[in-house]
Amino acid sequence: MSDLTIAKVETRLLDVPLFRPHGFATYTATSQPILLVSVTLEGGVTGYGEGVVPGGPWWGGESAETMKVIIDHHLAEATVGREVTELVGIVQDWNRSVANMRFAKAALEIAMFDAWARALDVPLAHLLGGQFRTELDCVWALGVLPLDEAFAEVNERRELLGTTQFKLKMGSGDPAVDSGRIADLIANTDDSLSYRIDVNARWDRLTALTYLPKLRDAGIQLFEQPTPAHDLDTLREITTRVGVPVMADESVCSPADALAVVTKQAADVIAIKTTKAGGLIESKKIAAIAEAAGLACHGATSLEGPFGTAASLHFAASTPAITYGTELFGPLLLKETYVANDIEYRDGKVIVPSGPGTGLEPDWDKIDHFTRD
Ligand code: MUC
Ligand code: MG
Repeated sequence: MSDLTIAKVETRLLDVPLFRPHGFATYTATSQPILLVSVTLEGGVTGYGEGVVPGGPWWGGESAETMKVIIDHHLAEATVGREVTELVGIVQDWNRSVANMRFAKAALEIAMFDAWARALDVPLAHLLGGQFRTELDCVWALGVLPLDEAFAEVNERRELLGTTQFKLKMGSGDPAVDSGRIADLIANTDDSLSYRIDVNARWDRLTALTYLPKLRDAGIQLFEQPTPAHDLDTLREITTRVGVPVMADESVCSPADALAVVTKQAADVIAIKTTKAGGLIESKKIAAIAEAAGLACHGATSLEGPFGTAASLHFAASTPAITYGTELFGPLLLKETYVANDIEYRDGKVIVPSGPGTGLEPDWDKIDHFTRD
């Protein structure tokens, strides 16, 4: 077998335009900054990871730029020269020298996993316990949009991709106006479609308890993180009072967070983003805690590009606890891709690319084109 010693860690910042602006609660993105991380082994194999947050640092404090600093100046030196087979020990050493910074750690951890799987010539899922499924349901997220544009996008995605599950971003405008907009959308599209909302933690308790029952009556089938991340008492109150399943996203960024949600019985579903969790190993721990408590898990996204999305797909494909589908549609938001073989989406599902590693190959011309000066 080729030499599995890590020879180098490289990072480059990409700015990849979106095919349309994506409106979040506090920020509208027109392009996605992505830190492309490459880990090259002495034997010559390279693996790829992506440092990504949805649009910018508003979500969790990190940005593609902070990840570059943390990886280049801190994590890389604890990584280079070691065998990739020591992966869990390497990650433990990162945690001794760098607190938090989970998105940065995820990008480098995934690049190491990918390099290791490619060196073994196996799909990434094989290093994560084995492949349990080959495709998963995939939700499409609409940014904050005027009603006519939302209608058009729902119809277009349904026709192009067979999408029947839609996530609507909320939390940016007046909750009364915003809830009315969403009720109109649901009332004017047919019953075969299902809708959920993501408030990105922006509502206080009273706003949530005022508007969530109205959104329930309008037909919303899942509430994602309506209230602040730390406030598990209110999340539990919503979970027990409103009668619509609640998904914890911002509230769960670590296994300890998952345990807190379980202990408080604060949610029905946990959104697992491999990025916010700090990588694939921590994501597996969150899934195990949720599974043991009987909670569902959702394969969530930070709007990763193709490499990050494919890694999250291999995680979901190797984790039976992901029982609540995925929203791993990030590459479709990009105007153009930067891999030679993109991820396939059809019939409302996303297909797990086959390996080695994530199964995707870089298109270096495109990567050069998107690289920030
Ligand atoms: C989030 O909070 O879930 C995922 C899709 C989207 O539109 O926003 C993200 C982040
Ligand atoms: Mg969310």
